[in-house]
Amino acid sequence: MAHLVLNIFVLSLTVALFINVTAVSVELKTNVTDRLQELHEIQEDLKIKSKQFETMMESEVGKLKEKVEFLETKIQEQDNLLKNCQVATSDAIGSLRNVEENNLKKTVLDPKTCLEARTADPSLKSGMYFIDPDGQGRGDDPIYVYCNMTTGSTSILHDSEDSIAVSHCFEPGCYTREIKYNATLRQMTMLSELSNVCHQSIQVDCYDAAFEFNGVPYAWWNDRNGDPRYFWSGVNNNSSDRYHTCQCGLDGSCKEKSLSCNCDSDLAIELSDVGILLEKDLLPVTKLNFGRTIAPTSINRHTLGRFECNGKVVLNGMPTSCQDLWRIGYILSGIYSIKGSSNKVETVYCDFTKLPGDEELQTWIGYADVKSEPVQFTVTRKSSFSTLNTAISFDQETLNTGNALNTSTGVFAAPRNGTYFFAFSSFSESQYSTFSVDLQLNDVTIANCVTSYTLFYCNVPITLKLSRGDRVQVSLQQGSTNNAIFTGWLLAEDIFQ
Ligand SMILES: *[C@@H]1O[C@H](CO)[C@@H](O)[C@H](O)[C@H]1NC(C)=O
Ligand SMILES: *[C@@H]1O[C@H](CO)[C@@H](O)[C@H](O)[C@H]1NC(C)=O
Ligand SMILES: *[C@@H]1O[C@H](CO)[C@@H](O)[C@H](O)[C@H]1NC(C)=O
Ligand SMILES: *[C@@H]1O[C@H](CO)[C@@H](O)[C@H](O)[C@H]1NC(C)=O
Ligand SMILES: *[C@@H]1O[C@H](CO)[C@@H](O)[C@H](O)[C@H]1NC(C)=O
Ligand SMILES: *[C@@H]1O[C@H](CO)[C@@H](O)[C@H](O)[C@H]1NC(C)=O
Ligand SMILES: *[C@@H]1O[C@H](CO)[C@@H](O)[C@H](O)[C@H]1NC(C)=O
Ligand SMILES: [Ca+2]
Repeated sequence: MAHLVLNIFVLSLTVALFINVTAVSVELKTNVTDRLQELHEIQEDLKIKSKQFETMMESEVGKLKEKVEFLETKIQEQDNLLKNCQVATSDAIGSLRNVEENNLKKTVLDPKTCLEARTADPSLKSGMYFIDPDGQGRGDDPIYVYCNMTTGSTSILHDSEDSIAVSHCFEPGCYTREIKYNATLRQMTMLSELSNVCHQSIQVDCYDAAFEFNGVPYAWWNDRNGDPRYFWSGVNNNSSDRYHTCQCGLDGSCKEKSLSCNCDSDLAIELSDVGILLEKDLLPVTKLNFGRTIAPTSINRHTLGRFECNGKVVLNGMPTSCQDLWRIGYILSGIYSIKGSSNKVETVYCDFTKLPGDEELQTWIGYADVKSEPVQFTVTRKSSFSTLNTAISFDQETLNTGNALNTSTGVFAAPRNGTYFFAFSSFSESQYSTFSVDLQLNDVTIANCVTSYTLFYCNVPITLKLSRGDRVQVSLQQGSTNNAIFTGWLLAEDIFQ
């Protein structure tokens, strides 16, 4: 029974427990369902909320995007403005510079040489400059040159400054290279006319490529007139057109002592001739010519320096031509006095639109009647003079400019070299006696007048070339006179000795 009771108890307990558990699980179930429901609702709510947020954000982003775009366009506008501004300022600076350049060109710059530019403005730095050797506003356009402002030298650039290989060929001058300068020949000629010295360096590296072989010249350069030249250093101081030498020939230091150039050698070794051409009136080098380079192993390379001029041409004394005037800076055409070849001053017309080398530059007009001091005299004698072999002296001085005639001795002494005119006129005091006078130069008779009748005048007009200190006098030889007149003047003075 107890067992049953227990069993029932257990059973009831179990049932109770079961019921209880069931109740709890039901409750739990409802609870969970409720929670789920709630969660679901929250979820739904969240979904709606996030949707709302999303759309809100979307609209916000859209607004921001619009804002950004707006700002971007603004920035772009600012940027463009800034750029325009920069362009405008750089333009302004550029035009300022141009104005400056033009001003410089019109005033200090556009000089004839770099030396002139440096003289005008010693603060200038070395570099490329425009110069105009043949004169601004005339002739050729200005040229762009390198100015070394330390030395004041002018260098003309060209297209063959690098080491250039000569092609293989055999005939004399079969290789030829024309040198292209960044200046006209006229400008370069004028530059050399204005300069004291001009030079151009040249180096030839050779191997089995002789300049000259068995007396046949294979290589030469052409001067500014196009004439061939065979010397590779120094000046053209040999009258022969075929003057051939290199620096080693001048120094006596050639590889083969019997030759005047290293490159004339037949030796199969690499050789060089380095020289500096100094003949300013022949430069620049206009062409280089080589030959005898046919052997595949033969090597010949040339390196030509820039055409460089320096210094100001030095005039020895006074200008003797329009060309000299041009060199010292005259540019206004007109009539000028120059030191003539006749040791007198000469008058010429200079047409400075023409240049040295052009015949029309100078037109000769004539001698200029220049006297450093006038010499003129007229003296007379009214009293009797009868001392023979003596200069007739005078008692009245009408004119004696320069005091060349000593009235009391009657001796004229030439104060300067030149051409003088004299005239002596007189007649005999006594009616029947012969009257004779000699005109003497340094005591030697050079003219004479004799009259045997009183009413005849004795006239001695003469023109003489005298040196300073020469004496001229009229010496009485026969008879006597109480009426004489002596006159003279300097016709033309030898201004230059
Ligand atoms: C079910 O929920 C009620 C109130 O919400 C709570 O009192 C009860 O303890 C919950 N039941 C369970 C088993 O979590
Ligand atoms: C050559 O000269 C011209 C002006 O005459 C100049 O504009 C140019 O830059 C020069 N060339 C060289 C390589 O110097
Ligand atoms: C100027 O010339 C001198 C002498 O030839 C040289 O030593 C110097 O380097 C040159 N200067 C410039 C800036 O070219
Ligand atoms: C050539 O000039 C050099 C130097 O100026 C001189 O030493 C030489 O004697 C001259 N030669 C001739 C042939 O005049
Ligand atoms: C002048 O040059 C020629 C050719 O180079 C040479 O034969 C001659 O000896 C030279 N004359 C003088 C005086 O140097
Ligand atoms: C003229 O010559 C005399 C004699 O030689 C000399 O005494 C006199 O000073 C001279 N007169 C003049 C003006 O030179
Ligand atoms: C004048 O001429 C002579 C020769 O005629 C000359 O010797 C002299 O140097 C010239 N000059 C002067 C100032 O006398
Ligand atoms: Ca010009």
